[in-house]
Amino acid sequence: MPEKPSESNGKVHRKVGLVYDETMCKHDTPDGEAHPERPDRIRVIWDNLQLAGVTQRCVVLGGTKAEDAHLQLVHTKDHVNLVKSSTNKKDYQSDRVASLVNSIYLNGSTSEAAYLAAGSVVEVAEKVAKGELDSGFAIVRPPGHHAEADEAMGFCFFNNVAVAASYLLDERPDLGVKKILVVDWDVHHGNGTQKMFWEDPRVLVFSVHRHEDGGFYPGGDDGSYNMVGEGPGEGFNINVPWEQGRCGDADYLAAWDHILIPVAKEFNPDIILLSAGFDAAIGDPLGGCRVTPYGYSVMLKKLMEFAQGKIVMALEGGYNLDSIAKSSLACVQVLLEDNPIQGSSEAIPFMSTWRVIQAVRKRLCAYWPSLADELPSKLTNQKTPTPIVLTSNSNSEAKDNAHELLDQMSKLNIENHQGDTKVSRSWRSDLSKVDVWYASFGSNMWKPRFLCYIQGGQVEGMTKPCVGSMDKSPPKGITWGTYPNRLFFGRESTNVWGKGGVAFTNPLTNPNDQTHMCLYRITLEQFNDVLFQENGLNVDFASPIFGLTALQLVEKNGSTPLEAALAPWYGNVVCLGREGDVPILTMTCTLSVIEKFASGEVPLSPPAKAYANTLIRGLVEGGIFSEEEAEAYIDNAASKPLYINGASRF
Ligand code: X5A
Ligand code: ZN
Repeated sequence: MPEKPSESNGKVHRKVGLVYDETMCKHDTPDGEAHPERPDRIRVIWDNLQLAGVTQRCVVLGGTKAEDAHLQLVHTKDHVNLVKSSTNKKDYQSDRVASLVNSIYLNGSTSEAAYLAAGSVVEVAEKVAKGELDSGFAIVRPPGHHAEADEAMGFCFFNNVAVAASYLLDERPDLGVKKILVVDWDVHHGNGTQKMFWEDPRVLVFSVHRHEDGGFYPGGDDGSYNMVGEGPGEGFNINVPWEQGRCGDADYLAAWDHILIPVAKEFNPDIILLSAGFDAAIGDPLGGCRVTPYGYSVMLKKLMEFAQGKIVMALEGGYNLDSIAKSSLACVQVLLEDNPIQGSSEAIPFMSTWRVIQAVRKRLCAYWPSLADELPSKLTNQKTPTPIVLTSNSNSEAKDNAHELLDQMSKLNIENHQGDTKVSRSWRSDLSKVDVWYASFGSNMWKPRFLCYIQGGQVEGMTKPCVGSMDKSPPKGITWGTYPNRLFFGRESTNVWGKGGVAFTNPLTNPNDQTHMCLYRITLEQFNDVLFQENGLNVDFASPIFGLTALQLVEKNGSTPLEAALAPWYGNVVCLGREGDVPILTMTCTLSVIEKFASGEVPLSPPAKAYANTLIRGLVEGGIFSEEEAEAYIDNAASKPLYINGASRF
């Protein structure tokens, strides 16, 4: 019988196991050369979990060594003996030919670490299957999913997850585990796991990976979507092979929503083993993809709906220390059913993603009927928005961006991402019941221009039309206000106005500053559609960028960075106060971008004529200023330097 969830602070928590054993850090390159699969990988994950205070809320286990008999459920005796006796690369090489030395290094501790990695995953899997733990995370190295029956490769020696799966099925019938779902979200194809369960219908192996038609490691055809298993295992192997790098949350979640989740419903696993590599993470030096901690947390959360949440995570790859630490924490928080992480999916999938998803569904629908339906063309025809990039293309800046992004992402919370259009209608109906004042200080001060965001269309000066909101009803009220924030202009160009700076306001207030703003009373649904359009995104989103939780946060904190990957530009919603019961919200850049403007790292830039004229028109037609006054106001804002000293922080 599973134990009751433990309780602390009156809150019911799930029992989550964590394995960490410093001994696994001893596996290292023989001569100390740098290698991405390095000891610090598991250290930083562990340290970050401790720092966040989650380890004391988990059941912490030391490593356990695997038994030879269990390793031999999936590996040959020769392979087990070879790893066992290997003490250095030479031994290893002299025993086996060069083909074995396939992205592998060894030292005197490799064998011990490999035994611990496999044994620890077995240990957690057993405890979860028994119900002693609800779920667990084995923070192990060396990784496992490339290791084949008779071959170490891709930094892997024993296939940790495969050993655990076979152990449950073959050695522990008493635990009642009959069907196992293996989910492999490491950026590389789980070739070893695929081969080990190729003909086994008890183990459904799902791997999503960068493939590039066999050009990406481990390469060849193995990772193709045509590899569906054979014999009784036919249909029980699913590959989602990305055609390119750069895939992010939107692409992975699309694979979840349209392949993995429907199949998991049909398969109905007794337990899930997760080959949790974090090398598809943003910033990873090997993966080249861009999954955020938020993305990982949503993927995991969606898996929690199956097998009563019995999930065993085993670390595979992941080579950016910062990314793997943050992603791991986000996942453990999901396992703990902690404070919901907030966020929303920022982008839409690549066209190639839909191509791959459709190919996979077609190839596998004979085995999984829920994959047979046509995907709505509404989804697959979405155009990927032009990426919003900071002015400089230098690498260091790109890295900074990723950094900032990670920081913001890890603060966000889950709730908002919903998978399909059915739910998408429901966020719209919820948010259509809430009113906000949208305070504009830029071109939206001119009413006809703002109405383009609501009703669609294009007015003088704009280089292209807007689609408008899904709810085209006009604002319920219009008023003006003056706020102690600094108006300034920056950024080199925009896709609506062309070259020249656009308006921002400093979220930090200063009594000497004044920004005049036109307030439109609209629904929160419409506010989201304004945000989508302001940031160059498609309005047909499955989830809001700024939902009810975000509204609460912004009212409490004064400002809140939005889901970051979205936009460094208008990625910050600021609450300026209330008008009656209704919060006044504006959108501007985040504080870190403000700091860059203030330091000169990102240049200020005066507005182009057409854009400035639109603002002036707004101010004049709104009755705020005469034409001359309005011009002077804009000129002043465009020419003064930006200081942040003496400002008060929201
Ligand atoms: C576990 C893992 C990657 C191997 C890459 C070899 N292996 N170039 O991420
Ligand atoms: Zn990998």
